[in-house]
Amino acid sequence: MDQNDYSRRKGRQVSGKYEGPYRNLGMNRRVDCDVEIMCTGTPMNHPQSPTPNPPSRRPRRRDAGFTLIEAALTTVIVGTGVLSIVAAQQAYHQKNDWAQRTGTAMLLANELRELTMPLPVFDPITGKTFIGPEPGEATVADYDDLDDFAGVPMAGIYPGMTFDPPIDALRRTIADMPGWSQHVTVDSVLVDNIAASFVQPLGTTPMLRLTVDVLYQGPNDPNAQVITQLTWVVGQ
Ligand SMILES: [Ca+2]
Repeated sequence: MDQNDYSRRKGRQVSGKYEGPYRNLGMNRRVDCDVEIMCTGTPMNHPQSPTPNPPSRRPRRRDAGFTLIEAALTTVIVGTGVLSIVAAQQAYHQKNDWAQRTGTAMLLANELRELTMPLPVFDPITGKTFIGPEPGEATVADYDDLDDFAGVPMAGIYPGMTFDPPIDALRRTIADMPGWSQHVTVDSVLVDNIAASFVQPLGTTPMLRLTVDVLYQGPNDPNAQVITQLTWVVGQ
């Protein structure tokens, strides 16, 4: 038996392909396979096999699943996205909370400004001779001029008035506003320099400058903070 006869009987592998013995059986068919074991015996035992396997030139597919690198990258990408969303949500709540506080503070400041609009600068009876609430004017409900809001002087200094809880333009206490307060200060200013930081003794000029500070102290805040400030001047 020469080499050709042996190859015809056993089949041979040529350039990585398997060539079966069909050529010698008169079937004029050729079988190519990747590995010999897939073809050994099949052509001989099943010569009527209609369609031999076509040559496979595509790369083999990997097994299904994720590698460790893919899982780590997915975790990093998803984690970064979640953190970004959480940070954006927190920033939105902070901005919204601050905007709400500012609007509330401005509303409270304007309530006091509206309250003082119809009042004269000085008391209609005592005039400039008595600054601050006159005897008998114990509460804000009794105030009848602007200098009453300068408060009762202590050591020659008029401290102003604090309303805690805050009040509205009708001098009523506003309920359900814990942490909020209004503070009013009254200064005498020169007519030609109403924005000066230095002030004149109260009652020495015909013009008063009123400043309202609206403060808020949250449950966890150590001190009250000024949320907004409103200033206006009124001439005699
Ligand atoms: Ca008065």
